[in-house]
Amino acid sequence: MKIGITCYPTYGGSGIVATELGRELAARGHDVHFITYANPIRLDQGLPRIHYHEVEVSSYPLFQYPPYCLALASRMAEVAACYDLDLLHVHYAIPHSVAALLAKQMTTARRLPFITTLHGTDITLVGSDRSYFPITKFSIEQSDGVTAISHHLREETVEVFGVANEIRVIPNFVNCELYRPNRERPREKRLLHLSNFRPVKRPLDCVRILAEVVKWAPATLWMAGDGPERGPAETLARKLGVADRVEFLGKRDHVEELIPQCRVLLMPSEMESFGLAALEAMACGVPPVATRTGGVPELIAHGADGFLESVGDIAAQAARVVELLTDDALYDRMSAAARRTAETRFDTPLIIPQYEQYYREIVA
Ligand code: GMT
Repeated sequence: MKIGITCYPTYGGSGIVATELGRELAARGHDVHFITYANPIRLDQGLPRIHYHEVEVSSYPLFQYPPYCLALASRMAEVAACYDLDLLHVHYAIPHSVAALLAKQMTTARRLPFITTLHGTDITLVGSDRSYFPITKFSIEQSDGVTAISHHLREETVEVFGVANEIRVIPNFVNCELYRPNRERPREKRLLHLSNFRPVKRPLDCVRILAEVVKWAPATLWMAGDGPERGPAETLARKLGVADRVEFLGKRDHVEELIPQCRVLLMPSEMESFGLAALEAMACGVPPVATRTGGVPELIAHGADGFLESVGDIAAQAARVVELLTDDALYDRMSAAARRTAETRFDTPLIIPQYEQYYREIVA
């Protein structure tokens, strides 16, 4: 099949899922065309059957806000015509599904269906904002296919938007060949946080958790990624006297090399429709200490392959980290269970065929 994929190419879960999906589809023989404003962050150049089409947004003195959605729609229609695309698959509803709808309408010579994959904040934050609500609802309703990355997100979408279309749940996935545990448990008691440092991720809680944990165990913390809360987190680390134990790594490409060097993943998010970082950690045998929110309980079984505590409960999350750092038998059990969950429920060979099957249904 010839598939056009559009996503946010910068740091963020939806772009990562879209990019990994494109790579996996290409590896299975499909032609994949990324149509985005920049090369997707985890997309290495030169892979067979992967093509990249940049969307250029011209500015003009009249445009206070250059109309990206229109430039994207034009490019989608152009690429679809030139390369005979069978369908468009857009990740994150706003504005990608609106652009896909326009591209579909512009393509009069033949049918160009599009699938919208909902990732989370496109529904819970951005889409439900008053200014975007009507267009988000409309573009979901007009999509030829809609998928959500968790049951929680599907239910939330139906509840918030009252849409009647079928929404298929296809969970996020991880390549368990690439994301693997270290042979031995890392010696250093290093914690990891991996996000885009937006307020919804609560990265400051990681610093607070570390400040509690160091009272009981000599832990350190890697903060990977970047975003608006990074500065405040750095300031807080100094204020709480743990700055020498925290390293801010900035944006990283190959996180599969980083994760196995850590003992525990911290995901203290306010909301998480899935929690891709936790899944990547689990595949590496790194148990997550996360919050009981959104779709996270669909991924992590509390007490078996990770821990779930209430949002903002620093004491409880820190206590779980301490348990993991001080009880090796518990750690090894949970680490193995985390890897097993990734392998048996979310490995790419289990999930990618679900997308392929959905494509066939929508194209037919
Ligand atoms: O808000 C973010 O965390 C980024 C966002 C995105 O779309 O880039 O992440 C969402 O999609 C990820 C990939 O499907 C999920 O793993 C995250 O849980 C989800 N984030 C939220 O729901 C807050």
